[in-house]
Amino acid sequence: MTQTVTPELKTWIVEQARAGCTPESVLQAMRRAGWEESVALDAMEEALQAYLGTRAAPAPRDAAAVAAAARTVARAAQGGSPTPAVPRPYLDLAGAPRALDLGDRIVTVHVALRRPRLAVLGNLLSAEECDALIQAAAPRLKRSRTVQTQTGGEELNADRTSDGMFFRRGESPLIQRIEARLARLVHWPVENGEGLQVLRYGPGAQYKPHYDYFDPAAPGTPRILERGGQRVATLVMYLNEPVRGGGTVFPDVGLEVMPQRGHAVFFAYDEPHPSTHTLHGGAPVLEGEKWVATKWLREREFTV
Ligand code: PD2
Ligand code: ZN
Repeated sequence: MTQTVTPELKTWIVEQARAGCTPESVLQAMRRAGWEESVALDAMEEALQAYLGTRAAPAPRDAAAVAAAARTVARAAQGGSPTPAVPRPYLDLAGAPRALDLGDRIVTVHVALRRPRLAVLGNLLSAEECDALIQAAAPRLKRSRTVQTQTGGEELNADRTSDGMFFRRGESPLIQRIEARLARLVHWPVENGEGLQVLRYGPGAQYKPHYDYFDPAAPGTPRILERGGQRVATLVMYLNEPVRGGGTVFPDVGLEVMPQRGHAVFFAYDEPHPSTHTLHGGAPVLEGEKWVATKWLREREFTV
């Protein structure tokens, strides 16, 4: 069946963006309403590119705008029961800024992508903060574990050969300062973040491509979601520079972000679905070692 993209549909898409819905949440609503993903994506690309120009993310939203958008989604849906568009972490890239002033630090914007919704940032952490995180984490490192999706427990995983540890949220003034900065950056409450994770990769260590969200179909996922819902975005911060290798790769779009101390890559996945193109991995470190700090953001308050 051929699906026709009418001018009315394009107008509706633009209205959603103007109301502050992210492209991913609009896509989700369209898919639920019966639009084929490729048709929906083409329509969105065309409508939003014409309207947004170079803007990499829609403008901030408030609760009223989101409610209005949800009502419009409901009206526009062709019979199905749409999911309301909901707020998500985002970077304020409206107007294509080169830098974001976070109050205590000016973060530079190096790359912004729409799909995956991703940005490469510089100057997020100072050299001193990177060193202090490494110093504090080093004595607490253990071979990394990943969440066992069958049961919701944890397991050693051959796909992830790094050593890691978690700081508790707010556990020291350094952690508090960094967490508050990240919350301002992505417009998302500190309480919705998991504790900061630090990973150390030695030569040969890697993290094979994966999604950071929890597989909705896995039997252990409901238990994991009890503590704050799905993961919705990730910030990987680079604490040092390996000599060679160790980039963060996004195979769907052929992107590799090379670790630079104090830089970060932010990516968001508004629904737990491969259409977000957020498949990513840590390429093997070829020489030297690599240290990163990861902040995962949940839908709701993450309870420890
Ligand atoms: O260290 C990385 O580059 C990396 C790659 C993929 C980190 C993560 N995932 C993560 O912490 O989720
Ligand atoms: Zn990851």
